[in-house]
Amino acid sequence: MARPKIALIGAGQIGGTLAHLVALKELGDVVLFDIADGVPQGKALDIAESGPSEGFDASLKGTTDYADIAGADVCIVTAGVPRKPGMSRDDLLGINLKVMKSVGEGIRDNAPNAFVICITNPLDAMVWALQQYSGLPPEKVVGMAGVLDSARFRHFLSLEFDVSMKDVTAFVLGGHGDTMVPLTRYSTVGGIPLPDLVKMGWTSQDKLDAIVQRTRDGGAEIVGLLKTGSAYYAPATSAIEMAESYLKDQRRVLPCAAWCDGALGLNGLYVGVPTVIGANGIEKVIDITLAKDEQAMFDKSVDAVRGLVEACKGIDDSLA
Ligand code: A3D
Repeated sequence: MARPKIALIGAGQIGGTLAHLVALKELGDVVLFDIADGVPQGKALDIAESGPSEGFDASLKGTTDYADIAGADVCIVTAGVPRKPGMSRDDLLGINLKVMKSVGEGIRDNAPNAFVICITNPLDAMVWALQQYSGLPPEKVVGMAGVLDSARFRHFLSLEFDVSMKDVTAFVLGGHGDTMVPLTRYSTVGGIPLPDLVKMGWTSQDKLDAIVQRTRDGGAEIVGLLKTGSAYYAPATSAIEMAESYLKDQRRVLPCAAWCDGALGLNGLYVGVPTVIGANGIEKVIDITLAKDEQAMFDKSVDAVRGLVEACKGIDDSLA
């Protein structure tokens, strides 16, 4: 049986890391696409040359020609520009919307059966635009954000409680941005919800609030440190977790920006929600009931995403 074909659209920091991870994990053969001629070819060759030492079997090809992604099983999109210090994700909207148009059309024409994972920011609006431009079924086009946001939350919690990250679960909802909603009552250490841990005196509410805020600012913290771009190791790992669940029909329960039409009271919007990812793409959006304060935070986040989608329509009439 042929190995799965994984197309990485954008061969920058995240794209290169994705290619390395796909090869190391032997998830399939890689086609690395970028408009900057030489970069995808160079990275593909460099990673392929690590194969003998790592002992992986995967072919890697770099290209500037969309025809090379033909028949891809998975496309992971990072094409566009990242943030610099002082920029918000929303500042990227105009330039990255144009990129989503060319990428969406490239996928539509060459890999219409792929499961597409968008990472380009501002995430919730860009995944919406990518679905519109590609015309692929909404359950086959998703955005990566929640896996990363909850991984950051889990990491910070593991530091606070001084326990293994493996025993910490976290639940993050809403748009990928300052309005994201980390749900503490559904986040646990060893299965014990965080509010109970506060009652037990293992941490304080103030410390928990600070961790929630650090999670919301997690992307900016890295941008501030790197100064030349944004995070790429953890974002790449998060997208790989989603791709693997699709390719192996694992039916993982993962938070991601999914098309919500009916669930959580939404009608036709991409926003971060808990989902099940299997062989058909998004198999299920988990329609949870929120408490009043959570609903208020979620509504605020949804409003922010809606505002960005309207801004996209304002830039390109064909999206209206
Ligand atoms: P970077 O290293 O700049 O790579 C982007 C690549 O896209 C570059 O190699 C460009 O040449 C290429 N590119 C630009 N235009 C096109 C085009 N039209 N077609 C194909 N390729 C093109 O950025 P990065 O890899 O660090 O980040 C990529 C994106 O991910 C940015 O928009 C970031 O803001 C975003 N990002 C999202 C998250 C989330 O959690 C959602 C986290 C981190 C970064």
